[in-house]
Formats: sequence, C-alpha cells, structure tokens
Amino acid sequence: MRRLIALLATCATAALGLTALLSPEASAAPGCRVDYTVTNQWSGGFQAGVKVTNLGDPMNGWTLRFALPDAGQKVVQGWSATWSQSGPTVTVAAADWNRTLATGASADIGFTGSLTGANPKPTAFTVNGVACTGSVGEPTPTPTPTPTPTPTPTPTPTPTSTNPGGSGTPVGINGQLHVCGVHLCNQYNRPIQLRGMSTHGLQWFSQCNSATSLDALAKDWKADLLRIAMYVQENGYETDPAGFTARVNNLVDLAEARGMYALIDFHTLTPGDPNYNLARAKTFFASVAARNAGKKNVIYEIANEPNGVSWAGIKSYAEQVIPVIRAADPDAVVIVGTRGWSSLGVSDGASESEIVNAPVNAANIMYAFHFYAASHKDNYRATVSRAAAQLPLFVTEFGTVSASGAGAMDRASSTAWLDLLDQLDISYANWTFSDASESSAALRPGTCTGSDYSSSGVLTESGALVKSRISTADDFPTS
Ligand code: IDC
Repeated sequence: MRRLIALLATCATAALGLTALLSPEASAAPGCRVDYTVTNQWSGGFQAGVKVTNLGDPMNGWTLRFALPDAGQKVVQGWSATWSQSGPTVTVAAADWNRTLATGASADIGFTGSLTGANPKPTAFTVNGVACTGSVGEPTPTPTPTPTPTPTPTPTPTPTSTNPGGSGTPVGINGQLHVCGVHLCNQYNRPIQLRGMSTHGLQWFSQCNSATSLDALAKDWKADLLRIAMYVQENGYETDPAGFTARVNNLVDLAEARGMYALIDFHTLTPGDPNYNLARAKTFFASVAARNAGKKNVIYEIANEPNGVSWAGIKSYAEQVIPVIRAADPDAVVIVGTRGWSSLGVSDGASESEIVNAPVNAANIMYAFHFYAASHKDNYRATVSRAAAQLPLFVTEFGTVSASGAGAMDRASSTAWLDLLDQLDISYANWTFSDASESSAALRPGTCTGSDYSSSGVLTESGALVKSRISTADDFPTS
C-alpha cells in the first residue's frame, strides 16, 4: 500500500489579495491550511481527500482553488462541495452545510480523478482568493477521511477494481435495485439476496475499511454488500457532521469501485428514539442522497435500532426522513428500523402486525430485522418466517453471538438463521468486518494494523463461519 502524502499549505495572513478584497466570502483575518491526501490510486484514476481548515476568523462561505499539475489529471466527481474545473484550475465551492467554518474548524471534501500519466499533487491552494504557500508534510493527527491506510513496510501500488458496476460484480449484474412485492429485486425485476458485512463504528474502526481490506471483502469474501455503520452518538456523526458524511461517501465510492452495494446506516442506538436525531437525519440524508443520487449501489437505512419508542413514533420519523431522501434520490431503496432494536417489535412483546396494520406511507421501502443468534432463536425465526410473507424484510445486522456482541458463537442457531434467510431470499449483513476484541468481529485483533485480510489465519470463529456462507457463488437472475 502506498504511503499517504499530505500537502500542508499555510495561508499567508498578510497576503490578502485583490480577489479576496472583492470576495464577499473573504474573512477579515484569513488563514487556512489545506491537507491534500491521495487516498487511493489505480491505473487511470485516483481518489483524493482534501481537508480545508480555517485558521483565521470565522468564515461564512469559502471557495477553494488549486491547479492540477499534470494535464492528464481531471476531476471526475467531487463530493461535499460543488466542484468545477477549467483547464488545470479546480474551483471548489462550499456546500450549504459546510460553508460556515469556525476558527479551527475543517471541512472534509474529496474527489475522484482521472489521470493519464503521473499523479503529482497540487502545491498551491487559495481559499477565498488568498494565496496559500506551504510545504509537503505528513498527514495531520486530526481525523482523515477513510480509508485509513494500512501501514506496510514497503510502499506498493494498490491495484483496485476500477470498473464501477463492472459486468461480473454484484452491482454490475443487478444494477439499480427496487422493492417488488416483499422482495428486493434487481434490474430484471427478479428477487435477489445480497450477502455482506457491516463495518464496526466508523469512529472506532475506520482502519478496517481500507482499500486493501475492501479488496479482500469483494474478492475473497465475494461480498455483495458493505453496510456502513455511522454511529450518530458515541463520538460519531453528531461530533463532526461534515467529516462523517465525507467518510460515508468515501466508503460508498470504495464499495462502488469493487461492484458492491453500500448500505448507508444511520446508526442510532442510544437514545433509542430516532426522533431525537430527526434534524440530524434530515441534514445527513439530504446531503448523502444528493451526492449519491446518480449511483446504483446505494441503499439507505434511516435508523439502526429504534428502542424505547412506539411504532407510531418510528413511523412518524420515517415519514419525515424518507421524503428528504426521495427529493434528492427518488429511486433508491430505503430501509426502516423496527421497534425493539429492529426485532419487528418482538423484543418489546409486540409483533410484526403493528407494522402490517400501519405501514410506513412510502413506496420502495423495506423493514429491518436484526438478530443475534445466541440470544434470538425459534420464536424470532417464527416471526420472520411469518412476516416475510407480508413485509419486505432486510436483515441489515446480525451476529452469530449474543446481543451484547460478545460471548460464545452459537453455530447451530447461526446456521438455522442463515438457512432461513437463504430460503426466503432475505438479504443480510453481519456485525462486524472489524478486528474489535469481541467475538462478533470477523477479524482477529490486530488484523487491521496489517495488510493481510485474506488468509484464514486472520479470521475469528465467527468470521470463518460467516465467510464460508457469504463466499459461495451468487445466483443472480439475469433475465
Ligand atoms: C456494539 C459494539 C460494541 C460497542 C457497542 C456500543 O459491538 O463494540 O461498544 O455496540 O456502541 C447492536 C447494535 C450494535 C452493537 C451490537 C452488539 O446495532 O451497535 O454493537 N448490537 O452489541 N444491536 C444488537 C447488538
């Protein structure tokens, strides 16, 4: 894996030029730093993360400009800002939600680019017309957009799949998904089952979501799906909305480049009432839906595990968030969490009938069901068997262990569950594709600080079982 190289450029506070004086966005006392990081590179293309940090007075609007140093470099798609290019000059205008930058605050943005030759990095940046000069340095200790690089002794090129939706991949075969009847259906209007993995919390385990690890997930695990678990609390989204939004978008791209679907999980957990996060959800989904509307690989999961809240409360939340997504991305599948930690109500002593009797008033949606095999057994399986005839279900999270995420793996119950999901064509994602020190993690502790994600030695007992199930050949219908 190549080393990350960041360019640090510090704006000269004295160099307030004419452009800045004319710009309504210019700060009285400007000052900024730009970290430019090539996060991925392949034959013919690359991806870069750009962090704009305001070191001057608070800014209420900013425009970043830089020149791409090689004529063969072109911006293909940028995110979290409005990107344009004229000749070598790239102009990046803040998005509504990151235009205000307090002193010391940053905006994480990024882009994918094409290139025909070498990939030199820009060395000069302006923010609001103020020329920045600086020196080449290492990444700053502040959080960088995923993927976090996996340190390896020797920098090596990392060839990755560069054919989004390539013909043989899950996205290449199935294309844009939709709900038909109670099933998830592909572009041929035929039911399919997606099998994949969930990340752990991005705030803790982003090192497990590198280009290398996701190559292994796509190629060795043959996963169809990456669930991107973005916690809202617990040092997650609420602490840095722009940064977490950028990380999610980056993972959507990494999944897309490998032909995998990306399930964007707004990982609410505590507090359990999703309405607590309603305003955040609207802001987040407006942004990711607008940014990813043109992609075929995105599915939205609007609330991980509602708990301590009635179905009416969840339904009300869903009916306010879904229109925000639809306004930007009309055709994507949306998944709604269910009562009792997404147990269809069973863990609260209820059942799926409360949903059947009062479904969310929206089309092209599914309902989430979660289980942990050592905790949730026959009565939950009976519920799923029954509910699957009436409601489109998606197991967006399950564990082979107890609901705490720890304890012994229950092989018999896990196998019974996966057999049932296969039989019903219900898609699933396993918690977690990480090396957390807990038995639900698929990778042994320490795996994500290395570069080997493929050998059997890196798998936990749970990882070995789940990989053996996920990596069997898909049988996606193509007509
Ligand atoms: C767990 C993690 C654990 C973390 C805890 C609190 O495995 O490391 O400390 O969350 O954030 C869920 C949740 C999921 C839980 C998981 C295991 O969706 O966030 O992860 N679980 O407890 N529902 C049932 C189980």
